[in-house]
Amino acid sequence: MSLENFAIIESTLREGEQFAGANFTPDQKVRIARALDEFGVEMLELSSPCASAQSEADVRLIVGLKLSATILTHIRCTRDDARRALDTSVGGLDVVIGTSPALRQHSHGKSIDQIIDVASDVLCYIREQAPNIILRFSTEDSFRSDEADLLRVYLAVSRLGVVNRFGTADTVGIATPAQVSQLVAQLRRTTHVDVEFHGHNDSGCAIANAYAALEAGATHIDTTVLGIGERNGITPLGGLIARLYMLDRTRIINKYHLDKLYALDHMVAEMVGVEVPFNNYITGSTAFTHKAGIHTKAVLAAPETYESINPADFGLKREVKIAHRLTGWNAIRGRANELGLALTDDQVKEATQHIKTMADRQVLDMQDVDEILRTWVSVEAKAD
Ligand code: HCA
Ligand code: CU
Repeated sequence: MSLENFAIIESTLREGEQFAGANFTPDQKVRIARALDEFGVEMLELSSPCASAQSEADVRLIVGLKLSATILTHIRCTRDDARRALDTSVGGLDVVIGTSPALRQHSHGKSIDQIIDVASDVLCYIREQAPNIILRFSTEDSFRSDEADLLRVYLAVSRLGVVNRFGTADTVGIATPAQVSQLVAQLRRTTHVDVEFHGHNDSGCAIANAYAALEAGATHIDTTVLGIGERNGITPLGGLIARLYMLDRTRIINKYHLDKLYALDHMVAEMVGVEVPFNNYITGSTAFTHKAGIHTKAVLAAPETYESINPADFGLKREVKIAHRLTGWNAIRGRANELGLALTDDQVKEATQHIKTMADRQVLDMQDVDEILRTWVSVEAKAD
């Protein structure tokens, strides 16, 4: 698996706008778009200009920024939506239509044959109007659609020869990596266009599913900052980056400006009124915190012993916690050295025992540890 032909479709300004707490002002959208562009994502997906008058103005505003990222907008499969989207001069259209029985019955009421007819009409119309636009066709709720239906739709659209990319969507977060892999591989085998995966996180597989899609030959993955989106959201940008870093650190470091991730996650969290979760990939408060004595000893000697991600690659620092009952004397010696305190190994070991005893009785902080170490030096000095 190689990351050569891989691109992120960053949908914070579309799927992310569907997050419960998101009410982005034009200024906030500009800040998010610029920050994502600086981070280096290849494409930005924006809410449809048909959603509201302000949405349309915002699409035009973002297009006008002339960012490096390609600007896409997400529309329903109708000529009217397409016409309005084309008028904003976006670089690409992401067209979607539901194919699962649930959506066919309760959303648009069309049969598979009718879906194929509408898609053919709308996609050919777009291609006629905009010969160079990037055109994507996706089936909403792909993983609850009948497999034969789904392939019939994709193959019919493929024969039109007008789309650049097929989307697959795990709209309700039910797919497993094996299922994603199977569908993506099948599309790659039977059609000649790029394949995108969009995965919701209802059952916690969004990153694993995105990765499985890539392994099976997908070329594009949808993300949002912190994973925000409908319900509990989709594949998070930072989580996908963490996953891809494990695959090919050098390429990820060269492809994206990783040191911008922390500010990006925190900026969007603030805009949508949430905290960055403590256990968030890379940018959570404890992502690089080491605690147990056995870990801290090894980490202080060679960080890679207990770190698969080097925080410095993201402009961040590791933290070694030593003020607790699980502490070890190696880490305590390190602190004594930092403080310039001359203690022998035996003295450090005694001080460590004392810290552990104290920590069994009360919660300690660094100041307590420093104070104990300083006292130890003076007690030892007096004893001499
Ligand atoms: C939505 C639908 C979508 C579309 C994905 C796609 C989904 O919430 O409007 O266009 O590929 O999850 O199915 O986000
Ligand atoms: Cu979605």
